[in-house]
Amino acid sequence: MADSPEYTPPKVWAWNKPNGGNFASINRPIAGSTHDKVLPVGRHPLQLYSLATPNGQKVTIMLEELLALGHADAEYDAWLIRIGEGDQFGSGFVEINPNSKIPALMDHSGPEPVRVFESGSILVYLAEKFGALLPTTQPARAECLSWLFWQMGSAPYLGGGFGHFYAYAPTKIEYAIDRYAMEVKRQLDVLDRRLAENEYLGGDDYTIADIAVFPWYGGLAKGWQYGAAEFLSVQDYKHVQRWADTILARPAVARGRIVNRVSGNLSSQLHERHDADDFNTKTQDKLVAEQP
Ligand SMILES: N[C@@H](CCC(=O)N[C@@H](CS)C(=O)NCC(=O)O)C(=O)O
Repeated sequence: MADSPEYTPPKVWAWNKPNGGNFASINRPIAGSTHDKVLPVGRHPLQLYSLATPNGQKVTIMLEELLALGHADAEYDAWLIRIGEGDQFGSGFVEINPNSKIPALMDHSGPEPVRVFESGSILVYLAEKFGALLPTTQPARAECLSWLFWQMGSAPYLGGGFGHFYAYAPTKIEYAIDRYAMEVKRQLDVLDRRLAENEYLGGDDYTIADIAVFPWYGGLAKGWQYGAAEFLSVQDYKHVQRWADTILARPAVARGRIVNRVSGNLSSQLHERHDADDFNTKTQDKLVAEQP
């Protein structure tokens, strides 16, 4: 194994220097807001504050799926939170999510506004509110929730572990990359074995478990994450590939993936979404073409 720079941890850790990593400018060892910022509120009861990372996409895909199912009350405003610029530390955002991470949702439809943070919690909240995409009887409900919570526990090994050390850390540390590549491949194999015997993660039906897992592991299988498709031999996970292709073909997924997206083709960036027609008129290619 290649040598790593020698480091002896001090007795007490102190925050005294930038760590050089890609996200050094937004990482802090303390919680709370850094500045006052009132969040905008649009005309729909559901107000989403987010960015099209895999965690953000879960919620926009869910909302688009609910609308596709005919739940007109799932209409929503999606406001852009630029985490690279520290929007998640604004006072209004921290009031909704004390953990300062996207996605965060406000539901203004009842007598008291309801705040919901953590993407898994938002998926369950919306599924229960609209009675959709989460089975109501056992054992299907338990199976769906088990895979949903599997995702919440597993993705930090993929993102914060593998992705961080493979793509973002200032130095390539063989021990860390090896450790997390092994775990991510094990996770892909868990999914592959499940999907070899079942159409979807919960069983026969598409549910919030698929919506949660797809942006992370479907994205990895399709080569969108960390430039690591070849390194992880993702093409070997045939059942994950079949499942990812099936989900990718859903029109609501195609719409949900581009909401609050600020990178990639201009036609696949809808920075904010306030109306269903915005997909036809407000993607960045259209907005740029309109400029004098
Ligand atoms: N467990 C959380 C994770 C959310 C999360 O990590 N969000 C990231 C973007 S994918 C974020 O907002 N990062 C900003 C920061 O760490 O300051 C969830 O699923 O909602």
